Amino acid sequence: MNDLASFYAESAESVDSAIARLIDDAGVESERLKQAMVWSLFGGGKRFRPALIFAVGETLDVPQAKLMRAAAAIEMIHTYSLIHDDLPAMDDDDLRRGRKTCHKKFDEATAILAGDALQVLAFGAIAGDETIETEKKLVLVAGLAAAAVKMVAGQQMDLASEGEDVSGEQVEAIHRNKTGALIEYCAAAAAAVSEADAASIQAIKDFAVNLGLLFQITDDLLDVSQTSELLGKTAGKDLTSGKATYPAVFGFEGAVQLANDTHSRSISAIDPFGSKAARLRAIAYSILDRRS
Ligand code: GRG
Repeated sequence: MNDLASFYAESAESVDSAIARLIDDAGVESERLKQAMVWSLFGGGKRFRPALIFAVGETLDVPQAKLMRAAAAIEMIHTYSLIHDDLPAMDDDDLRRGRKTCHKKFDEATAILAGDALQVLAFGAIAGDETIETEKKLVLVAGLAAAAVKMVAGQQMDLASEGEDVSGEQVEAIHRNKTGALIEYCAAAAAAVSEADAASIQAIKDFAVNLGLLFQITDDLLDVSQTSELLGKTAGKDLTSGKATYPAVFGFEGAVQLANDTHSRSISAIDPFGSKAARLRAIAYSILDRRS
């Protein structure tokens, strides 16, 4: 296993234990609801967002323990968004992370409720964090709320754009909200817990904006170039549903070029950190080069 792969594996292991504890401590009295939450949480996600929080923490000298609750919270919000996104009223998908979507495994009402429960539990996780000061917790909670609202707004914009002619600016606005906001939050959360100066925080934010866009561009490219088996979800769906994707707006080669440019911008932003940002560089490269 290479260095980044073991970093991802270790991050996933620690955040998964934190999530499991939070679910147990939540005292969910409906076993079916709990099972639906657990089904979607522990379904083989890459845990990219927790790894990103921890990697920014490394760059800004924040120990993982102080970021564990925020990492668990972001993964809960991410999982809730996937559950709701897969529902018949939205993307209507049967497959997620290579197995049945929550509403296919359970039922629609249970899937809606599992998403609802995960969403509120995320805020409770940060509020109950005993490793950081109250003022910092408030910044984390307010930031998560703002990012989650942006994600929902992005989803609405995305739905509204289906079958429409959209410009490059519109596609960027959709994805900066829908996908980018949570990724930007990961970086902002670690920065908020750190003692970093304003210039360093700005550099990390610039990195994250570009990383978020890069993540979506490569996600769109994978949708048209990979099989459902490899992706663990229905491939080619964006095209058939007339979604506002980067390849649809810029063409495949145009989107590849944009991915390269966005990657370069993310890397330049963290230049000032030198070797302290090695992990962030590796993450950005792995997103540019990802296969699933
Ligand atoms: C329904 C409230 C609501 C929001 C939905 C994020 C989102 C908004 C929908 C997800 C649909 C989608 C395919 C978004 C594109 C990028 C993305 C977030 C991909 C999934 O994230 P990964 O690759 O997934 O990190 P894993 O499974 O690895 O966790």
